[in-house]
Amino acid sequence: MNFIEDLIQLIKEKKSVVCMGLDPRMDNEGEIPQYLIEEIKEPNKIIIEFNKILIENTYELIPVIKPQIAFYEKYEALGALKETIKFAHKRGLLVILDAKRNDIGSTSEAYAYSIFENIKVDACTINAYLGFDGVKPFLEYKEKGVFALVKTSNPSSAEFQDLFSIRLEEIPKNVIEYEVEKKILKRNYIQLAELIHNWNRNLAKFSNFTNLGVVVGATYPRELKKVREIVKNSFILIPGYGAQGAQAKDIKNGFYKNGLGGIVNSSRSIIYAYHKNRNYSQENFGKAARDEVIEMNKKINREIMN
Ligand code: OMP
Repeated sequence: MNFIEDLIQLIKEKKSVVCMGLDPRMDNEGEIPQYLIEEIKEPNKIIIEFNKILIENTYELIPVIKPQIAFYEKYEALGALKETIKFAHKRGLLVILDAKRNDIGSTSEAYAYSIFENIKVDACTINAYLGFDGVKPFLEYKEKGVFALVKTSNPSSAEFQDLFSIRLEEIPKNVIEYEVEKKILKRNYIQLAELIHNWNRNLAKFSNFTNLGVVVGATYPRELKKVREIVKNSFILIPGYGAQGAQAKDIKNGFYKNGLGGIVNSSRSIIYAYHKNRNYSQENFGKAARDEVIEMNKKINREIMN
């Protein structure tokens, strides 16, 4: 396998760029249908059943899923995570583990081993803030995909990611404040996108894309456009559709004219679709998710195929 090659092939086969986020919620958060919680009782088993029904209902319509590890850790359900991954693979889906990992190089090596060798996913999300030595251990797994956060979807992402930074060789290392005059400044997320584009130069390309992608929130369409122009050889993972307020028109900027270049994640608005719509009973949550994916595919393809 090669992640990006397989992803592109599945996108073309299924005519879908939708990524279903599998973020199981319980405990009065009122999300996983109550009948499953009452019948099964044990969190690991509840989550496996919930995820399998969702996958069974959607696997023909999408190329990829993205479980966020925080929810599996919360319910001590790492067994359910592994079983979900195996089941998704049997159904021909790719799996991105949303883990947002990063650390110094030697610790990143352990993170990368755990994600790719033990948990056995096809790709993961990382935080590239520590710089290249923290990213490199993930890239050593040449066949696997890696998505580095660039501009996140949350309201506070501007606090640091939108600040301006400057690289001035003449500033001594121990200076922590410096008056800048007439220098060209770039926002931090732009600097990071440029760094990633440079890292990409040394990586193998398939249909012009490497296995190193980026993450940009659908909630920031203008920023998405700028990042698309910079990271020419990266796929963009675009979360924020649905529950966070972004719509199909907001993701258009993440794609090239041939409809490639991005995948759009939605978690809550797909997997808990039965909640929003009274036409579905809780037992029908799988069908509700399927219908939501069909709708999402239609709306997104209309935008990106123009
Ligand atoms: P929903 O808001 O329910 O669709 O979930 C969005 C998913 O995408 C969650 O698992 C988030 O952790 C993840 N996510 C973001 O929402 N924003 C980001 O900027 C990055 C991610 C991510 O890396 O996937």
